[in-house]
Amino acid sequence: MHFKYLPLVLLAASCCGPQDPEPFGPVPTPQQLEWHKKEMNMFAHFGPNTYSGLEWGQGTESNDLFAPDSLDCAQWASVAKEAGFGGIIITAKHHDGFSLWDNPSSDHSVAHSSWRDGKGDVLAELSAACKEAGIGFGVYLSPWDRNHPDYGTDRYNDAYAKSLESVVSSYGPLFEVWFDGACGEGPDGRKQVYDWDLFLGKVREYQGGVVTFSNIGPGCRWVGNEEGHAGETNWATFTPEAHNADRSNLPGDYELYLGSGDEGGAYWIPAEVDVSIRPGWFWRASEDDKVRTPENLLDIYYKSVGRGAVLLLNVPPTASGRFHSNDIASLRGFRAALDRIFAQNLATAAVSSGNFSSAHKADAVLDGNFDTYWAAGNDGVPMLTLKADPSKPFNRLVLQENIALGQRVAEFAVDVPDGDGWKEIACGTTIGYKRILLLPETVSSAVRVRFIRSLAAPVISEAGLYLDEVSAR
Ligand code: FUL
Ligand code: CA
Repeated sequence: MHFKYLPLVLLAASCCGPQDPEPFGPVPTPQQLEWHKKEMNMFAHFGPNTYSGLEWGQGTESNDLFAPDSLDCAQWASVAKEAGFGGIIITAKHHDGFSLWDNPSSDHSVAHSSWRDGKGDVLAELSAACKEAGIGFGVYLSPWDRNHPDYGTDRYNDAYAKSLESVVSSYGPLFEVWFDGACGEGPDGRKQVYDWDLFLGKVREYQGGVVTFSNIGPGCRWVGNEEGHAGETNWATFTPEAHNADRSNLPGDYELYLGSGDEGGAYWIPAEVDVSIRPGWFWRASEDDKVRTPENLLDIYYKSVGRGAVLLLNVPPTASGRFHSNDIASLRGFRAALDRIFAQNLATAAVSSGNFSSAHKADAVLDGNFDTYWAAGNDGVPMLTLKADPSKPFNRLVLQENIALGQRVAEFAVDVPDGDGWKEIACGTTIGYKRILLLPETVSSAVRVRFIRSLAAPVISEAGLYLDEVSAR
């Protein structure tokens, strides 16, 4: 299998006057930038597996197995919205091939089931509910299909493209299209050679530059694990290697490579952290008491969003078609923790060692606006100092690069005043869209960030100091 890569090196539309620094290296497309700003999206695995308890359905399940008696997509959307998720991606078709809409390439779908006399359409309901709630709608459409009789032949590529076309042309606008990397064998051991040009072309035809996920992009990449963490170092820049379907020609540390990306990589292909709120991707009653706690979700947040990735948290609807109360309680606890921790930026002022121009001074990092930024000057080791009230402890430092101008910072250190000088209390590598550094609990009148190594002079949109009282670590 060979992916073809789209040239993603576009110049940022918002720049450049003489007062503004030039973009550096690959930069996000407008759709990718919007995607970064969502920070967290929800995944909803739903289908025959919700009823069989399997993680990978066989493809031979009866159409009538799928039978939610109180499907309530408005509930999913309102829970997602309240908890601060920017959109929901649903498994329109998982590996078993059962389709949650009337798939023109298959009879294995809701349209050929007794659920609502074959008139039910989960994609229609969820897309409408997301629209109503003001959040994004995305689709997962497994290329691997254990039901389709043509799987393993060229005919399957056309059938899959037709399925995809019917989704991307009917339920948009979409914010993300998800191509799962799992690829098993078809009947008689036949392997499918996917026609990615055809598939991505269909998506582009109807959804323009929508972010497309696959293991290696082109819209965003897999982070290399399903445990909820990006690499400590995480570049959104990445240079994917064309690889075989069975991955046999990939380096052994491929997963780590996906988690950290490429310093100086050729394309903007940021990492997405997909992880489930439960042990499995699909709901099963036996896991109702194994839902991740708010504390665990917060830890995942620090290790995904806090490392410059986007979090895709799976919350699987139950067999009735609603979210389970245990999942909702956990999500509410998680939201409450985020609100508590990030309610108040404890930094009171910002000064810098120098500026690129008077249009991009340090106080831009405290105005709550991502689009305004401090642009460091081009000489020496740039430094940004945040002033703080010495009566208020903090233990979290948030930094955001203005990634519209490219990802630049490779290494930084954090100091506090110590006698006549400064003492280093923490250090980090990449920043990207957002970096949350866990500091020891600190009381100080100032925090200085030293940008030790950058590929180009730093451009910092926002910075802040916060206190996480409960999970101080
Ligand atoms: C994997 C799939 O095999 C799992 O079932 C799940 O959908 C996960 C998000 O991706 O590759
Ligand atoms: Ca700003």
